[in-house]
Amino acid sequence: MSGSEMGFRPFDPESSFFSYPTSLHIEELSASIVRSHRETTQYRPEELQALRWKVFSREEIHAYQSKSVDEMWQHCAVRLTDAVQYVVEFAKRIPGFRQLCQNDQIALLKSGSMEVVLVRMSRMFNTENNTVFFDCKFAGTELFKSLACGDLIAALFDFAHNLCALRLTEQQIAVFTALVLLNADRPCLEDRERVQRVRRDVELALSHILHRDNQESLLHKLYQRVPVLKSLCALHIEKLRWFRQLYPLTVHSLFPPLYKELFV
Ligand code: MHQ
Repeated sequence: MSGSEMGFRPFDPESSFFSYPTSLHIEELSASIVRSHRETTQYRPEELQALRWKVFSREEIHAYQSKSVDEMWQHCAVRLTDAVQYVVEFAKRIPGFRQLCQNDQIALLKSGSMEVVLVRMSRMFNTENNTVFFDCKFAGTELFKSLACGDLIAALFDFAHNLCALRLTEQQIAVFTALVLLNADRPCLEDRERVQRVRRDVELALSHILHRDNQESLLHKLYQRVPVLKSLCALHIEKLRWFRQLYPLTVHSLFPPLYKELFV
């Protein structure tokens, strides 16, 4: 079965690469992914821009720092799960994704949704003061002190800072995050070839928009971030194991079910 049921022609390099239908298809695919991204982000860029001056006061930061480790973990787990839910919605709107078997959709989301959350976090980042939009205001690393995983937080901020410095457009972020999800090397996939076929078209879409934007050099820089994403997710899982050993009941009874399903 192919994805043509929904106007999704698999790309065939042997046929007509530069022919009108194929480039139209890639054009449409890019537009569709960009629309899906726009419809599934918690904040629009202009909203974030307008909120840039909103930073936490010393008192507010102190209140977060005074939370207990388990309280702050639970709080962040809820925030993270909210963000993941938007990513799930994004995935479902990527042309071709819903045509994958349910097992493979879940496998891709299990291993990729956190990576997409972290790429999306760079949209919420202000490089001028190294803060991220969290709980409706901009927060520096010190706000997360009570999580007791400073190395993870520093690495996450570092990643967001570096990605933010590339000054990606919303279109570029949209197609890059689709590509992060459609990774045919993920564990537990039943039909890797089919994931690979969907991915190939999204790769063409990314090349297409970078060419159109005259920013082809970004392609290499974006691919360079992929292993970093992977290591950040591994570090998150490592910290979670540590936390779960200390507070098994918090994880068991207070963490969101989706968070547990994805990470525990
Ligand atoms: C928001 C933007 C945003 C900002 C900060 C999982 C856990 C309990 C602990 C992000 C490890 C810490 C958080 C910073 C970690 C995973 C925390 C620290 C969406 C949510 C998001 C991306 C937060 C998600 C959770 C993060 C990454 O709009």
